[in-house]
Amino acid sequence: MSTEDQNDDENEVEPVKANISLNVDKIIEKLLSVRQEKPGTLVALDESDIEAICQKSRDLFMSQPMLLELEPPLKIVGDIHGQYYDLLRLFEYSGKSVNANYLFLGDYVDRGKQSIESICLLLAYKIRYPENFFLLRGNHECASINRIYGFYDECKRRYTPRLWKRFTDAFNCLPICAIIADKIFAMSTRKHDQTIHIVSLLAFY
Ligand SMILES: [Mn+2]
Repeated sequence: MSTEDQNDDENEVEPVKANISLNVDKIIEKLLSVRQEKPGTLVALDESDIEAICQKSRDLFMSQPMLLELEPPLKIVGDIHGQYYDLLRLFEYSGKSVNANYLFLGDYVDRGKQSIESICLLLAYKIRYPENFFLLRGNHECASINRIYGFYDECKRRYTPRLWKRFTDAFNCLPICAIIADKIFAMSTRKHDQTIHIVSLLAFY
């Protein structure tokens, strides 16, 4: 770890600004505006807008249950891992969130090159469609993991380590698992250092 890293003061807790205003439609529009661009093209969101997304989505996760009870029809999606252009394609192929209900199983950040765009679009959709769009916590939505596997470095390189902390605040409030139609159990877990997603029929069915 470099001296610079040590100076980031990761353990410092800063008060989150209250009542940050947020135009979520404008942010979604900006995030989607690169759809026709060359994959890898970055979206330059304002840091204040990203902070507002983090705070608003955190409040939303806190207001909804830790165990989600969902009803079909529902599109279930696995790891995105910062592959933003794959995420954009997924929405293009399977219908925008206005028309479809989604459940994402976690692992939005790390490994890929555009974790920030990926998680911002997902959180923005959560804010825009709180009852139709659901995000579970994957093992990469955890500071001790995404500090190492790329997300922290991306936040630090493109914005600030402080922003990474704001994401951590939101990730800490994500729900853990979902039950769909009282029959299907969905969650993300780890086995032998690999993330596995469990989507299975409940034992008593
Ligand atoms: Mn994964």
